[in-house]
Amino acid sequence: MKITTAGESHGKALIAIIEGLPAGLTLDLEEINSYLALRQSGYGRGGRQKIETDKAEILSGVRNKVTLGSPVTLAVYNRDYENWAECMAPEGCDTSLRRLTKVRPGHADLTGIKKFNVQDARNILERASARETAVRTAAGAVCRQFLKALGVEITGYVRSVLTVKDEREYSFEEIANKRLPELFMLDKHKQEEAVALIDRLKAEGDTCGGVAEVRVKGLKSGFGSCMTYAQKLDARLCGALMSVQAVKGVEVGIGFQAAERRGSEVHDEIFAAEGEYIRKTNRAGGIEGGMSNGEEIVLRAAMKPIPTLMKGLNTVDVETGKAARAAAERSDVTAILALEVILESVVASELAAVVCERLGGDNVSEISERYGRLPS
Ligand code: EPS
Repeated sequence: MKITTAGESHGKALIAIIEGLPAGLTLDLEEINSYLALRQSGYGRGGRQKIETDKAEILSGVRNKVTLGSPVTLAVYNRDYENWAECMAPEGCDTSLRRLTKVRPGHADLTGIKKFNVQDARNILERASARETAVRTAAGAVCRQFLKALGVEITGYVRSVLTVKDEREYSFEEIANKRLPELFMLDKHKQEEAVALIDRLKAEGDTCGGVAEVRVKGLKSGFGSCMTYAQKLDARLCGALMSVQAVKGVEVGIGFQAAERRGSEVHDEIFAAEGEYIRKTNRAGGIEGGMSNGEEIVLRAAMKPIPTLMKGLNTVDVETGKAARAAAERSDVTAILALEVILESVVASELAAVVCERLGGDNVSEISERYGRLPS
């Protein structure tokens, strides 16, 4: 399975093409749209979210709600396009409008104009923008429905917003049922602190990131492989997390803490219980030797602060070569809740690909039958 996305942030639409999705999967468009709405929610988002009400349209690969086995094309239209057609229309427009030359530190602007040999960073940022994650979320929601047909479920929450950290451990069910709508944190008091912090940052024209955790429940053992590095499940999932805009660090299980503990405090001991092998801990985050081991998959990603700051940062205007403040018309203070939803989506997409690679199959019933025969 392969997913490609296309589309500019202020262009007509965002598109995803999912190749290799098996036939016979019934898709629930309302559920796909519910993830798009979730991605747009969250405290700290800016003016753009008031303009957009993201909805996915299925353009191909589905007949009467059921996948055909042909490429599935999803579109999310940008409502803001009508305000940008004058400088974005592919058919012809005035590119002297809305130029961006005061390149933003931390964004793709400066490196992009050099690499693609353009003077206007608009050509770069339109694609580098995290707006692209709207359609990746839609594609992820499709893959999530495929995984759900096999009994694999995904959830997650926000562990920290800037310096406000929740280091408690939670069960999959607590996360899925008790995360709070404003920021997807689980501790009400921590979340209140985070909300107050976001308000302060907004008043100061600043931005922040945080850490989100994703959990996968119900994945049987043996997905990914220890035999070739490219097939390692942790490498693939971490690659998927790192591909999300603004992610600067990823962890599996206890992650970086594993380097600070001795072996006896890291490895999950194995016990025999009624013919089953069990572990009482899951510090490995469900992956050993690059393969799922049947425990919950635990992944975390750290998001840097959004690089468009209302107060600006020191930079250079590439048109004049003179010092300038990086420009901003509007910005999100944080998009940490959105990040959490997006991480779940990219994990769903990557896992769906891994499952199809191992189990092959052109249709869902064949794959389900093969999945059912695997050891747990
Ligand atoms: C983004 C800048 C903002 C964000 C956008 C990502 O958009 P605009 O430049 O239109 O104000 O709101 O994210 C989304 C639109 C979205 O749907 O997530 C950026 O530069 O990455």
